Amino acid sequence: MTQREFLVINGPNLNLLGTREPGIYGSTTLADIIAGLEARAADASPPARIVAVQSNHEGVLVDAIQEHGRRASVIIINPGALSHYSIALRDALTAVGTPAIEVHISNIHAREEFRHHSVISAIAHGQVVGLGVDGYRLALDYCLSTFE
Ligand code: CA2
Repeated sequence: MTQREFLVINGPNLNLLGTREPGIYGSTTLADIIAGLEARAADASPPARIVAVQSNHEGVLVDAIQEHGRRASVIIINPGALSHYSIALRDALTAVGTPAIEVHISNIHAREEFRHHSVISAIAHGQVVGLGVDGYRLALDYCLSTFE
């Protein structure tokens, strides 16, 4: 039997995690977050393989969703600022049809008004919002117990 695969997508500027604005985004780097998810997924029963993609470019993320999304059991996605306006990202997620869990490190509802609306939310299976970088692990634990 082939191992289940989870696609983890991070959008623009999330490569800066742990280097700036620790008051909002914490002091953990994206590399640390991904390494933590990989270790947890590998230890799970049954295990899962993490395919992680970060890009500052909308089209690269659309390509990654098209390339890996259909094979994945679930997509854990923090679209970054693209959450608020990228119909292309939303259409890519809809097209592959794989359930998506939307993660936001900060509480977007408690920030500027332009962050309150996500165009991804309505097509997401669920969301984790405002729980810091722990949101990625919480999303993963849900996925490990929910998606084959
Ligand atoms: O809270 C989140 O996870 C966001 O998706 C983060 C995006 C923001 O545009 C969304 O409204 C909410 C921004 C990511 C920027 O990440 C940085 C990390 C460290 C330093 C600077 C930016």
